[in-house]
Amino acid sequence: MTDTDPGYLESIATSLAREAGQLALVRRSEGVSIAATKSAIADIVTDADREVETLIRARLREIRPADGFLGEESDADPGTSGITWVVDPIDGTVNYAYGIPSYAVSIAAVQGPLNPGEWTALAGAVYVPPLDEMFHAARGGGAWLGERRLRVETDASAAGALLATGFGYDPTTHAGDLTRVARVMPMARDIRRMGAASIDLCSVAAGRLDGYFERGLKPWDHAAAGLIVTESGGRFGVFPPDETGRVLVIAAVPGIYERLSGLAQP
Ligand code: LIP
Repeated sequence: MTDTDPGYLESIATSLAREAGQLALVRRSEGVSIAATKSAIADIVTDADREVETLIRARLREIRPADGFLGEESDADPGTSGITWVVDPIDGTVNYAYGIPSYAVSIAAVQGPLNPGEWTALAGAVYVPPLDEMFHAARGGGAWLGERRLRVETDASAAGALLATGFGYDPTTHAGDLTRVARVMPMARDIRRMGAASIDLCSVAAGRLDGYFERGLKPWDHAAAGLIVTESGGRFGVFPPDETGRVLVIAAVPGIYERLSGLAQP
């Protein structure tokens, strides 16, 4: 096994995600404080986001000193090995801050340029601490929820697709997001907005959703979970930025991916 073997990188991602998730759980039980707002007043970072990212970054520096790092809460480092760790320390920060038990630590190892359209995801882990659920995948090795292999159904139910979406923090973009929701509703049996993109994507892989779409995700929201979707047999795409600079991410079971993509795009 080489040090770029996807299975080896997957084992690092899962072990770090579990350790980081335990820290997030402990901090949540102690009470959460908002450290700052970011792109908009609704876009928050907690002290725990920063502490958890610092922990993951420090561990990676010890065991993978030549690798790059791209995280939500700290400066990027391109590294020298060609492998970059793409990290969201707490995806679903607003859920975390409100005490809604739906948030995740997301860690991916990618190879190539620091651009989701150009890199190859080699391994990923999405850990949901309140449920102790570990979604993980290695390129070519399948997608897993713990020890259970994930394989998506090829089509949605005849009753229509159970879909999920999300809304960015910038209020000026909400009208456009709602227009998309109205366009996809005819193919949906119902729609969910659960608040953590990585979990939504893993839910497609796990058969808990038939499809998911959202504008404005950042690379750390989908780097690990996108691989988990494709390794489960689902389809995943990152569509080019719109006029506001926001990419559109779509994941779905194969039978509805094209239709959902057609309706969710401008
Ligand atoms: C958030 C997502 C959420 C999405 C937001 C944001 P954060 O990530 O997971 O579902 O709608 O745009 O990206 O900020 O909690 O890591």
